[in-house]
Amino acid sequence: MKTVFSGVRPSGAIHLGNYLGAIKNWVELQKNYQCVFCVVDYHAITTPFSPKELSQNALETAATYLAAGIDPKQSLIFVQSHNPDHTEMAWILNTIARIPELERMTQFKEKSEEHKSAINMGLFDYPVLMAADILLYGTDIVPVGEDQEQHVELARTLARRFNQTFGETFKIPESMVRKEGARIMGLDDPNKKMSKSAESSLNYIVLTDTPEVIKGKIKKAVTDSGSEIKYNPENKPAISNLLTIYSLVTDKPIEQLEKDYKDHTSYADFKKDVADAVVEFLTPFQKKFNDLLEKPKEIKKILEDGAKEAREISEKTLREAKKKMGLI
Ligand code: ATP
Ligand code: LTN
Repeated sequence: MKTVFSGVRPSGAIHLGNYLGAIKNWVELQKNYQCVFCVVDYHAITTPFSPKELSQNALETAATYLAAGIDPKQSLIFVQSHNPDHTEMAWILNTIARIPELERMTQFKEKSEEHKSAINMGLFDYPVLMAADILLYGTDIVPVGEDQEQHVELARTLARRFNQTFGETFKIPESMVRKEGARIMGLDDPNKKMSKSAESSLNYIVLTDTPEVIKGKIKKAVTDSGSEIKYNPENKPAISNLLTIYSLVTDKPIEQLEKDYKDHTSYADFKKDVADAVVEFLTPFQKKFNDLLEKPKEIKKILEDGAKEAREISEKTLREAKKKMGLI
């Protein structure tokens, strides 16, 4: 069975973009693949954070995986910092990663711009740690949003370079970006991706937002000129984004929705329906999520067991890489 690896940073409330762009696909994948889903906390500490929030966010990220339908009996769920093989492998990969390669990374440039006074080595090295995450598990497929493709490409480059230099060791992973939902845009600015670090909370729908908040945010969402409900990301980025969201939460194709709204002349009705659909989609998720968070011990046990199992796989790859390099 092929292996899938992915992760989300516990760096703030998880939003609908994360869910529809990443986690929703994971639930489908676990049926046909051996899946490893990681709470990547070492990645979260590369941008400013509060320790208290970090631990709560890590727990909530794990609860999100579980509430979304990731089954710990089928898939591995664990916290990155619980398996030291990740940082050890990252050090090894650091010695073959080239500085100009990392300087080219869009996320590094963006985050450096965002946090000018905190451009740390961890932020620079982020993609190498991510490569270690992926390569340790012999990963075939890495499901991510479009923004992470460049990082997966680097993981491929490092794997090939290592194999060429020291002998066949790593499997070459591939990214998997589902076209629809790969990039959910901000509700307040449809030209930028929905992001938990956005300035205004009107940018995103947090998975735990109440129905009232969700309805309010979608009502206030930016719209385009005209009044047609048509999918056209170039000319109608805002309505296209709402159509994408609507389609993903209802599993109805966009063309079908366009037909359903052919005769509509107001965005208001359409937005109300999108909001209702999002609420309906999130309600069962929220119930499971809240139930889980009432039993943090159970979540921690799942994570502990997951880390143990994860290490059984990763230590073999790490040992092999060290041996190939002549580390005794
Ligand atoms: P930030 O915006 O603060 O950088 P983030 O919201 O992008 O954070 P991450 O933890 O970096 O969150 O991403 C988790 C996963 O969600 C990744 O696979 C990423 O590609 C995906 N993702 C993030 N934002 C979106 C989005 N707007 N649309 C679709 N997928 C997204
Ligand atoms: N950088 C990713 C999170 C991440 C990841 C990974 C995703 C860290 N390690 C390995 C896939 C595979 C992000 O979504 N921001």
